[in-house]
Amino acid sequence: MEFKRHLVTAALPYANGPVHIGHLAGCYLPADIYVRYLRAQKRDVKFVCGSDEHGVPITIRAMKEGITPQDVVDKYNAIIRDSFADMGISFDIYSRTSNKTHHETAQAFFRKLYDNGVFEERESEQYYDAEKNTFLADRYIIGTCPVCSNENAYGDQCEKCGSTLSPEQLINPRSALSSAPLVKKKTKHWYFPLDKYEPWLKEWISEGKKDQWKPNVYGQCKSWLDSGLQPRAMTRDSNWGVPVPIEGADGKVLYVWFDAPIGYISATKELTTQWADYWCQEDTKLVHFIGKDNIVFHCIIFPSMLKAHGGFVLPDNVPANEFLNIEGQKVSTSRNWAVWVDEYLKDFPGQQDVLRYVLCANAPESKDNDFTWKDFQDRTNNELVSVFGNFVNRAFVLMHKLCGGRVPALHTDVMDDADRALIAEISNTKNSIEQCLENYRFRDGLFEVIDLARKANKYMQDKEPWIVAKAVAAEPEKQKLIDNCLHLCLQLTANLAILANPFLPHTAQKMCYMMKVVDRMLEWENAGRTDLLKVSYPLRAPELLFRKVEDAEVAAQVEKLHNNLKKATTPVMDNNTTPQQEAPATEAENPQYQPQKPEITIDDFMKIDLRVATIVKAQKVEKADKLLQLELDLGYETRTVLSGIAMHFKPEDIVGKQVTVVANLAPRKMRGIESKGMILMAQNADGGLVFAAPVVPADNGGEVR
Ligand code: B3M
Ligand code: ZN
Repeated sequence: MEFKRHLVTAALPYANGPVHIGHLAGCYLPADIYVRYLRAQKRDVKFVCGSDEHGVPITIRAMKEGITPQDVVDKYNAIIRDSFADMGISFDIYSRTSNKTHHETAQAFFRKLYDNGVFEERESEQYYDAEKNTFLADRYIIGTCPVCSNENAYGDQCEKCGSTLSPEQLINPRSALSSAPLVKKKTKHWYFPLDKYEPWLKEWISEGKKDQWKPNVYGQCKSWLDSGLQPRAMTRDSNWGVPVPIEGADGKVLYVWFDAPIGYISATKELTTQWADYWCQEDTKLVHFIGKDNIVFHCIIFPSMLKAHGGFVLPDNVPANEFLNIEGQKVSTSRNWAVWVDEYLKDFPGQQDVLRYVLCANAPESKDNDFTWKDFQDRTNNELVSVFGNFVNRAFVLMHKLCGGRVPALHTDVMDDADRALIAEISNTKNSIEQCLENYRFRDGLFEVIDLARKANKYMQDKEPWIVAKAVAAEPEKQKLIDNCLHLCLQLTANLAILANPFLPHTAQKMCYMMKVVDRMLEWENAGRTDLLKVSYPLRAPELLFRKVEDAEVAAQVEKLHNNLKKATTPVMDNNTTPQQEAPATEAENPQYQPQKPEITIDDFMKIDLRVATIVKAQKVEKADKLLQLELDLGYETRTVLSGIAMHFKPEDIVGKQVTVVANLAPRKMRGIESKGMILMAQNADGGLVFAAPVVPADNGGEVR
C-alpha cells in the first residue's frame, strides 16, 4: 500500500512523575528520530502525544503528596512537557487527557459503542469503603500477602514478593483510605467483549502482521491470543477520570486504558481540523511507539475498540521496545532507581544530543539493555568526540589553515580511487540509513552515521594534507591534492549533518551554523550530494561539537544513583506505580526476586562442589573497578579467587570473613590473574551484597550440601 500520510504516536506518559531515560530510550526517542526523518523527506507526518492524566496511579500520588489529583497532573504535565521539549522530542502537539476535547471525544467514542450494543453490562460485588463512600480499586485495598506475609500488600500485587494478587487473596484486607471496615457492595460495569474480537484479531495479527511486526511485539500478541481473551471492564467506580456518558452511571468513569489511547485522536483533533484525514483515510500509516508493557493495549485492546467503532484506520506497526535497565538493575521509580531526564538536563546542560546518542546506540530494540554511566562516558568520548566531532573539527581547522578559510575547489584531473570511494560511501550510507529507519532499526541507522565519520577520518589520515602542505612551496600543483581532500571532507561534513539530523538535531543545527547554510540544506534529498557547499564559500571557525565526559562526572552520577536509592519498603501509598518503564501488575516489577531458573535434578546439583573457606587476603585488581582478588583458605589448600564485589566491599573489611566457594568451577583468567572458583553472594533489594556463608563459624574445607 502506498501511504499518503503518517500519523505517529508516542505513549502518553502518566502525569504522576517525571520521565526517566528508560522512557526516552523505549519510546520517545525512536519516535522522534522516525518523525524527523520523515519530515526531512518532506513526507506528510503528524506526531502526537500528551499526558495521560487519569487512572489510579495519579490518585495514589495525590494522596501520597497530600494534594488533589488535578494538582498532581498540573505539576507533572509541566515537568514532562519541558523535559521532552528540552530533549528535542519534536511533537506536533503535546496534549492532555484532562482537556475538554478529550473528554468529549472519549465520551462520544464510548457512547457510540454503547449505542451499537457492543458492551455487556455486568454486576459484581466489589469492596466498598463505607466511611469514604467509595468503591475501592484493587490498589486501594491493603492486606497481608498470602505468599510472603508482607502486611502491606496491595489488592493487585505484592510489591515485596512480586506476586500478582486479587483483593480476595489478601489476608485481613483493609481500606487504604480509612479505618472503616471493608464491605462488599454490588456495582455495575460495562465490559468490552474482547473474546468476540478474537477471531478477527487472529486474522489481522497472526496472518497480517507476522512478518511485519518486531518479533518481541508479535510474540506477546500471539501469546495473548493463544491463551484466549476475556471481556474487560471499560468503566470504573471513581471520581477521577472521564465520566461515563450514560444514564445511571453516576460515580463511574471510563477505565483509563479505554480513554488514554483515544487521547491520540483527541490530540490530533486539537492539532488540526484535518484530523479525520489522519484517522479515517485508508492511506494513512498509523504507527504507535510504546514500551513493551503497553503492547497488549495497543495491539489488541485499542485496535478492537477501533474496529468496534468503525471508520478508523488501524495501526500499521507498533515498534515497541524492551526495557532499559540502569547499572544492571531494573528501573524502579518507587525505589528511585532511575536517571531522571530533568535532572540529567540540569547536570549536563547543552548535552542533549549526547544522551540521545547513547540511548539510541544502546536502545533496547530487541531485548532489555543496560545503561551504565561508564558506557555513557565511553560512547561519548570514543565515538562522538573522537570520531564524529574530531573529524568535523579537523576538516574545519585544516580548511582554515590550508585553504584560506574557504571551500576549496575539486580538481577532477587529480582525483584518485580513494576520493571516488569516499564519494560512493556517502551515498551508500544514505541508502543504508533509509533501509534502517524505514524498518525501525534506529541503532543500526546511527551506527551507519558514525561509520561514515570513521571512514572519513581514515580518508583524511591517509591523505595527510598537513604533510602535503609542506611540499607545496616547492611543488605548487600539490595544492590541488589538498584542495580535493578538504573539498570532499567538507562536503562529507555537510552530509553528516543531514544524516545525523534525525538522531542529533542540535548538533546538525550547530553544523549548519558553522557551514553558514540554512536549515533547508538538511532536507533528506540533499544527502548523497557532493556540491552542497559552494566552492570559495567562506565558512565559520569550528566550534567543538561535543565535549569529553570526565571520570569525576561518571563517579558523581553513579554515587547520585546510589544515594537516591530508597530501600524497598512498602508503606501504604509510598509508591508510584506503573509508569512506562515499569512492569504492570501482571508482570510484576520485582528487583529483589529474580525469576526462578529452570528445574534441575539432584544429580545436576551434586556436580557442584561447595566448600566453606575463609578470606585470608583481599586486594584491589588494577584497572578493574569491580574486581577484588581474594586468597581463600579452604583447609586443604589456599587459592586465588577473583570476585566482582569491589564496588561493595573494601578489601580490609572482609579479611577474616567466611564464605561459600564453588570449588570445582573451571579456572578462568581475568586481567592476567587466574581465578579458581567463585564465592557465593546474596543480593538484596537495594542491590547490596552479603556473603552467603555459614551463620556460625564452620571448618574451612567443609562441604556445603
Ligand atoms: N500512560 C501507561 C504508561 O505510561 C500509559 C500509556 C498510555 S498510551 C495510550 O505506561
Ligand atoms: Zn508477597
